Amino acid sequence: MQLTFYSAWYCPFAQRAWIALEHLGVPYSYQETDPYHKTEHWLDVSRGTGQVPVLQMLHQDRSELRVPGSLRAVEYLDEIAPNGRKLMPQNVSARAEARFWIDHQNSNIIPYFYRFLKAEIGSDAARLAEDSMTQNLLAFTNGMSPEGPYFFGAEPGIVDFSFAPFALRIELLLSHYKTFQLPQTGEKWARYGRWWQAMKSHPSFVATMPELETYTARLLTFYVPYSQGGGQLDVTQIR
Ligand SMILES: N[C@@H](CCC(=O)N[C@@H](CS)C(=O)NCC(=O)O)C(=O)O
Repeated sequence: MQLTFYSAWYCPFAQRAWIALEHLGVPYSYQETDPYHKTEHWLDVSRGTGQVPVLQMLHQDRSELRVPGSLRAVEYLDEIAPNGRKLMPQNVSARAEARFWIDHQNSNIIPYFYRFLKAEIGSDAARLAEDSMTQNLLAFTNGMSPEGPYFFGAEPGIVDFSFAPFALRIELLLSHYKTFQLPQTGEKWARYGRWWQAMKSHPSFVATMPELETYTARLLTFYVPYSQGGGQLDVTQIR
C-alpha cells in the first residue's frame, strides 16, 4: 500500500494525523498542500471538503481510498498500524471516555481558542472566549489520571495527541498576540503543566515540527491575520 498524506505544515488538524503517522510507524509520503486554493484536483482529492488533512491510500490491487478529516484519519491509521501500537485505548469503557474528551476538545476548547485569538484585546468577545477556553481546559485537566504524565497514564494516546497541536498554539499564539498566560497556581494547573511538559518533548510530536529552529517564528507569522480578526471562519463555530 502507498499512502500519501495531504497536509499543510501549519495546520493543527493535519498535525493530529501527522503525529499518528509518526507514532504508529505507518510509512507515508508527505504532500504539502495549499487547501485554500480550491483547484478541481484538490476538491477531488479531498472529496469535496477542500480541507487538509487527507490520507490517500493506493492498494496493490489498484483500489484507492481517501480519508479526509483529522480524527477519521487518526482512527483509520490506528486500525492499520503495522507494529501493534495503538492510540485508542483497548478497554471499551476507556474508549468511550477517550471519545468524550476528544469531543470536549473539539466543541468546548478549540472554537474558544480561535475566538480568543481573533478577538480584540480587552473586548467583551475576548473576555468571554478567554473564560470559556480556560474553564473548559480546566475541565479537561480534571479528567486526567492523577499519576500521568499523559491523559490516561504512563503512555500517550489519542486524547493526548489530538490536543497537543492546540496546546502548542494556545501557549505560543495567545501569549504573543493576546498577552495571555494560563493560570500557574493550584494543583490542577500544575497537572496541566506536567502533561504539557511531557507532551511537548514527545518524539512523535516533535517529528511533526520540521526545522524546529524556525518553526515558532513561522507559525507566529502564519497566524498574523487570525490575530487581527481574519483567517479561517468555520474554526470558531461552536458544534
Ligand atoms: N474538521 C477538520 C478541520 C480541518 C481544517 O480546518 N483544515 C484547514 C487548515 S488548518 C483547511 O484545510 N482549511 C481550508 C478551508 O477551510 O478552505 C478536521 O478535523 O480535519
